[in-house]
Amino acid sequence: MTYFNNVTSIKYEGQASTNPFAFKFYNPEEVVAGKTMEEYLRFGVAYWHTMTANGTDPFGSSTMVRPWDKFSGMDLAKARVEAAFEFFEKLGVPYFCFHDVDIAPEGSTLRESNQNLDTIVDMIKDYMKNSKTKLLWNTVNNFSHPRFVHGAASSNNADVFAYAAAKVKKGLEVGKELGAENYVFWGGREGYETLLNTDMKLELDNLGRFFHMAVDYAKEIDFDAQFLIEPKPKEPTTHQYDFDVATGHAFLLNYGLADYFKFNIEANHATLAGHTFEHELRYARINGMLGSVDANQGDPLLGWDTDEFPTDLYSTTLAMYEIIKNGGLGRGGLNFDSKVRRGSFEPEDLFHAHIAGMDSFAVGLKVAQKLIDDKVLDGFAEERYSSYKEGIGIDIVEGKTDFRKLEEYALGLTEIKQQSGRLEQIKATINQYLLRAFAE
Ligand code: XLS
Ligand code: CA
Ligand code: CA
Repeated sequence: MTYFNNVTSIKYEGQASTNPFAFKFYNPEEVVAGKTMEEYLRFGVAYWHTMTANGTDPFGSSTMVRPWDKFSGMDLAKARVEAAFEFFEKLGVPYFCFHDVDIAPEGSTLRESNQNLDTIVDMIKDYMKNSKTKLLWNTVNNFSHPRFVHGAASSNNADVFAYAAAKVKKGLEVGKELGAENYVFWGGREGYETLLNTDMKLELDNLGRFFHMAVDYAKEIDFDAQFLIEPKPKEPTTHQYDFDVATGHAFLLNYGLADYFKFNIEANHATLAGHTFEHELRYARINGMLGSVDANQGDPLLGWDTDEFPTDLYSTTLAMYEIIKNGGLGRGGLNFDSKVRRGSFEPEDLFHAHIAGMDSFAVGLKVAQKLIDDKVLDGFAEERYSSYKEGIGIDIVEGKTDFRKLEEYALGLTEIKQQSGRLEQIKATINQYLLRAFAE
């Protein structure tokens, strides 16, 4: 059975195209910096937003028109797999991602949930044989069910810790079965609402123990996916333990886990944390911890996780700048953890949304590569930090000085010369690059 009958394969037609079902900038075969766009960008579809979500929000019921919704239970799960692979193929996307509960309904017992998963995983495995689309990452949903009301690995309830562990154990087995390149841990409800009833030390220690057990089990079953922590500062809990990359990194270092994890950085989570997307990418990159990206954007007027499809070219450019400087994302990719707006309820909107996101990152890739080739930002930065290339600056960076010597040097200074940061000039130059990139 097919579900997207109004849409054929999405092809690159170039920026002059007026066909809404065509890429204007994403040309999978075009080579940028030695790799094709497809290899560089490694786009993924998020199963939960695209195949499973129905458009409910706290004030209204579902709006999404999904031809597979005429089914229910396991039949619905199977229809979604059919629809998903049709969608992946028509979009030409190389990856997808899911939570356990996105692909198969929970049963009334853990055993039954696992059986449901096995059935759908077998079906997905079969579809993957004839598809170019691979699994970028999987994860488990340890936050929606009422049992996780007080968290999962950081719950006050040891039975919940055990249940969460059993679900991750199964998630790792599923990841191995489907050849996942990464495995994601987003905190979910791993955090707290108030210290008045919380033992923060025990919760953090338990989280540390939980991750060690996950690392050990993956080794035991020979599942060599890259483990990724996905930071988010708030929502659902007030204080999430993996607030941002810096907090997550400190946690990993503290618990001896830093060698086993990298970060999956989501744009909307970065902005919720009061950072820019590129800040989070940079922090991870300079610490060798940039693993993968959840590509979306927030609404600057709203203070929550709106998960919009990325269309802000300025942001995709600065993000791609970090990703190129990282030498690409390795086993990671750009997963559209993005949802169509509640008012964009037709099945075709799923194509328009992904086309918008893929084109936006293709523009970002090309502009960022040009900025790097022309040493635009590097040039400004080199000039700005040039004082560390000579005299006392070299002594500082080479560790050849100390407070006594620095005091002696400072006492001898008659004047400290400063230079402009040139911010407006830099921004104007980036605008020029954005407009020029596709003018030729
Ligand atoms: C929620 C998160 C979640 C993770 C995977 O805000 O973005 O969807 O990506 O559990
Ligand atoms: Ca995410
Ligand atoms: Ca999100």
